[in-house]
Amino acid sequence: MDRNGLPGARGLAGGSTAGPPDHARAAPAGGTGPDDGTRATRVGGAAPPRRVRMRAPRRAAAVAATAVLLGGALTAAGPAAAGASPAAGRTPPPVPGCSAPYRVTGKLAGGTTWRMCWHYDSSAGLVLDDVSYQPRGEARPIRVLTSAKLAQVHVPYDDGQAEYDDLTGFGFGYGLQNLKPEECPGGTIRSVKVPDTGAVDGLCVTTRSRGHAYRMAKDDGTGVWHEEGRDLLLYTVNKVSWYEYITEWRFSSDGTVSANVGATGSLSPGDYDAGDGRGWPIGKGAADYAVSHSHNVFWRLNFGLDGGAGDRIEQYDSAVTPPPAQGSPTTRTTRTPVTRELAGDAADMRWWRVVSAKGRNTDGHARSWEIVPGPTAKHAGRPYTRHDVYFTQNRACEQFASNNTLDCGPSAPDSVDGWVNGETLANPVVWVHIGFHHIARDEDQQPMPVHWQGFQLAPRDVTAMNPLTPADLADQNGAPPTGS
Ligand SMILES: [Cu+2]
Repeated sequence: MDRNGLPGARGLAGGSTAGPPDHARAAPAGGTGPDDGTRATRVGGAAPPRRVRMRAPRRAAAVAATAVLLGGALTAAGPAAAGASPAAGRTPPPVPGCSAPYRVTGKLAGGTTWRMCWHYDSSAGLVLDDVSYQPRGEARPIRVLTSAKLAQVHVPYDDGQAEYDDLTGFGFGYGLQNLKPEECPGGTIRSVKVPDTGAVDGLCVTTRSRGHAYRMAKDDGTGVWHEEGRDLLLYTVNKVSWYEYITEWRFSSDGTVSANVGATGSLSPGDYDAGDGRGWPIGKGAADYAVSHSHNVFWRLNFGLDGGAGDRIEQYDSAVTPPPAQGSPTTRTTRTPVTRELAGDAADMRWWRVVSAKGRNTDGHARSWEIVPGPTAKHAGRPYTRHDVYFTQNRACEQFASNNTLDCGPSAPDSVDGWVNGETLANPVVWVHIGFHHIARDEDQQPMPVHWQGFQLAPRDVTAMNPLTPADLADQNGAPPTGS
């Protein structure tokens, strides 16, 4: 395959490609893609030719053109990102009023209602705003998140010949896909206004079963308490070159929030060159070697618990002491308030939670949400990929974990690691980083099975009991029956 982007047979399939090297990442200077200038900024203008993604989103050219017309105000395309106008950056898009098309209310079996607004950002894609949770028996919705969204998909190739920031550098937002009704079973597909593109039937809002919510046998053998769990599910599909990213948010009847990104679509045939010296053979024999790469996904969460500011962050660590000669091991758990900005690293028996400054459940316990990371592969290649979670003081200009395209000032860092500089966390933002090292396999073609990465937010003391507790067990808070 041609690394310089000469269109291959598939590269122009469907007529949706703009023709010539449609993504100018490899151009040493003056490229037209929204990303190339950024690359030049980061690694220097004399960067060697790099792997080129073919069949790039045709939006790339349109974005660049628009940015030029608007003096770079729309997005960090072309000149602005290239450094010609370092002060040029866009301002955060306003959150539209939450009129009916932008409102989602999910009433789930078990009596839980999730409510939220959404809007669409040309870089981040789907953004959720003002997310609240109202389990059965709660008089009012409990505010959880002020906003939640993807904050970057960073894709470095193992051979060092390509490194993409898919959200702010490769047109992620412009690649929103139309969904067919059968892709959104039982739900509705919302129309999304994508800048420069127009309306896309791109947001699926539906519900989905997740199997057992709980099960408990009655002591007297007369039956079983059991309930099926149900999730409110929102997702979009954004196409970035050969890949398609499913951005999924699940809101469960038991209060759990799950954020996942699933990568599917196709491996890039332009990368079947064993450029990393190994790769993995994915065709007959040993001719086509797919270069391995990582997908480092970041999310940005602004909590605003119970509708207020001043959320607190806490870290918990448990240390296990081996047993004495006679006896059992002991485990001691310590709580460390995180009062200043922190780049946090996962460790055995370590976890973090976000604690409400004012909300308490009916047991008098502070409401909180625990961050539960999924499996991750931490990539040591960039300062921002070296940590699993970041807590930073909220700033409107700090929106993307790497290649941040907003204007934080002429000498401000453009990635989340640089924003951790000792400030007091008066209004913390949480950045979750989950990495996946993708060593291709034969089964990745064709299409590529979805591979997922993500995390959960688990309610911790948000309600006094399981929000799905059946009525005949409601008197067992702190005092389950001991007989049996
Ligand atoms: Cu991959």
